[in-house]
Amino acid sequence: LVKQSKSQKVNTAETLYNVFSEEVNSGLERNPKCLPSKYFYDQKGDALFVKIMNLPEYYLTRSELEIFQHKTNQLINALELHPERYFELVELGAGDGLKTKELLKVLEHQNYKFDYLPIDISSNALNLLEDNLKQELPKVSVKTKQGDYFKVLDALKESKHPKIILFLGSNIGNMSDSAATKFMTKLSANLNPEDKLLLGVDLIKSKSVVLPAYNDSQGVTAAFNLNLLARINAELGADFNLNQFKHKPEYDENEGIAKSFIESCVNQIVTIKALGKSFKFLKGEKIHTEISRKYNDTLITEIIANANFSLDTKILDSKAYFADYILTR
Ligand code: AVI
Repeated sequence: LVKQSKSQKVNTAETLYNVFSEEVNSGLERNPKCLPSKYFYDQKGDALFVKIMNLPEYYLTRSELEIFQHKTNQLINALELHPERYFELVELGAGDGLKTKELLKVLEHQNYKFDYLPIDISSNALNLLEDNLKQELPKVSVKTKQGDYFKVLDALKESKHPKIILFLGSNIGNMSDSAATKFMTKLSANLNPEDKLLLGVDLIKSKSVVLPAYNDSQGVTAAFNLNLLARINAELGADFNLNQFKHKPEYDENEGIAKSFIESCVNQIVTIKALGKSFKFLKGEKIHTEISRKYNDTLITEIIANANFSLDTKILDSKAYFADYILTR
């Protein structure tokens, strides 16, 4: 049995490696070239993202934190929580739990009966969060769940307790609208009618606010974007010269989508050993690495309706930069 689980682990790592190399290959074969943003998040990428969340230009985290700090009771009312009725508070991609801790503090203080279940693909992130909560909020019952969101939710569906699902930070914005609709449809299918979803999204606003959030003056976002090439170098034996590529973000106010690119500064050829081949880059040629969609009521209403959710409440920060929507199946 031990042997079997060991070989399963190897297979999983091998499968992940194969999927990574296949996705890098197919993205760089395309015209225009692209790479999936999910590969930003290795250990270094995780640390850079924490730095991004603390940048003065990255208003998203502060705006949602303000909602969790100053509109906590409004959130609790909209979620229809009662101190004597037990519920499970499930968070998809909990990260450092900065915003959620504000809610946990109040729930604990007001003697609500609940378990906090942060789900993350990274066991490292979950361990850090668990340790931090033990220190800061020792009375909160934390049950971390490592793995794929839907596998964990599927298992949780068996429990007859009401659930509150948190999907914060405009994480949904890194998906195309059709992928977001599919994701939300699957999420809805994993919930019971009495469960609620708290969905945090960044709102469409002027370029002068959005673009700096993806092009900070300290160059942290540039390092985050270029780390994708460093990762391909380290894991797939490529020879990307990071000094010959630059971070290039764009934002179109009408479309409401921030896009990140990596632009080649010169004509160059990059070899990727794991793929046994080379790729040509022209000076000025761009690799599309990420979309960060911003929303308005029309876009959200459409996704929600197509995904079998209905809208209960919308809560904004004081600048109306960010919205937390409360949805029911
Ligand atoms: C995780 N996600 C919501 C971030 C965003 O704003 O799209 C990732 C990010 N990319 C560049 N900066 C932050």
